[in-house]
Amino acid sequence: MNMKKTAFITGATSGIGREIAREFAKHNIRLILCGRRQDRLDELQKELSSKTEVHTLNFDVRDKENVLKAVASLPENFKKIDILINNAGNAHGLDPIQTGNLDDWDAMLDINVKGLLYVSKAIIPQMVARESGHILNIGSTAGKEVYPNGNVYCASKHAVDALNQGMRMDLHAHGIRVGAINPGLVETEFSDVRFKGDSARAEKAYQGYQPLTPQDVAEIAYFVVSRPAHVNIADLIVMCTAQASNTILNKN
Ligand code: NDP
Ligand code: 8X3
Repeated sequence: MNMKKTAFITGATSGIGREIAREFAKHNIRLILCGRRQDRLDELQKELSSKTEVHTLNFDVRDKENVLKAVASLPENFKKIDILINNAGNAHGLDPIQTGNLDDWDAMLDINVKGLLYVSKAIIPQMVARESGHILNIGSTAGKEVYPNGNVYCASKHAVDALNQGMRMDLHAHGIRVGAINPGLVETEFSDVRFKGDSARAEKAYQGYQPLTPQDVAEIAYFVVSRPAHVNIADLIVMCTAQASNTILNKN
């Protein structure tokens, strides 16, 4: 019997998702890498193909038809998904609620919340049918504690926290593990996206202290998914040592 597991990773073109892909490849987990930037997907596929089988899927998590189509299009040897990493997401803007941008609000709720739901909806039925599977949601400390100007991003991550709990309640009876990793500040392209390419502002977000690296989070993700089937790490917060709460470090 083939015991090799297959992981479906959203947001694998950058940051935390890309490092989870690299970490899983080291451990011979078959990979389905998702994102919108095909060149990045191709590069990562090339990099990891000597370690494991890799398939790429290019879709926007906001497009529910395409999410379903992409999952349905998987070749036979990638169809059985053991591990779903719900990671795709970003912050857009850091403005007080009174001057917040409606397009930013839509982006955060559509990607971080509805996108996560669409991908989960496409994959959960096969896990229920098999009575096994593992869903790991990448939440945030922003889903545990709100910070000034974080309003809608924090709301989207609080929604991920609620969905993590709700999914676990509904799915544990089907032998499916559901858990979350909630990181604090991790140096990725996150702040470039949040500040819309203002790289000076983005860099400032990680200056004067040592933030987490995506690799730190990826190692924890592998630890979580490599526990025996009766062990479910339900909810985990990880911060860099310099950070003790969401309000301490200035986010510019
Ligand atoms: P990055 O910006 O480095 O990566 C974000 C990933 O999400 C990219 O691969 C991007 O791929 C993908 N993505 C964004 N929008 C979409 C979309 N509409 N459809 C499909 N994929 C999309 O950020 P991080 O690695 O930091 O973020 C990953 C997760 O970690 C997010 O959920 C974030 O909220 C969370 N997080 C980050 C923290 C941090 O400090 N960095 C801390 C706590 C949580 P592409 O653009 O190719 O589509
Ligand atoms: C990303 C970390 O603190 O910038 O979720 O919101 S934070």
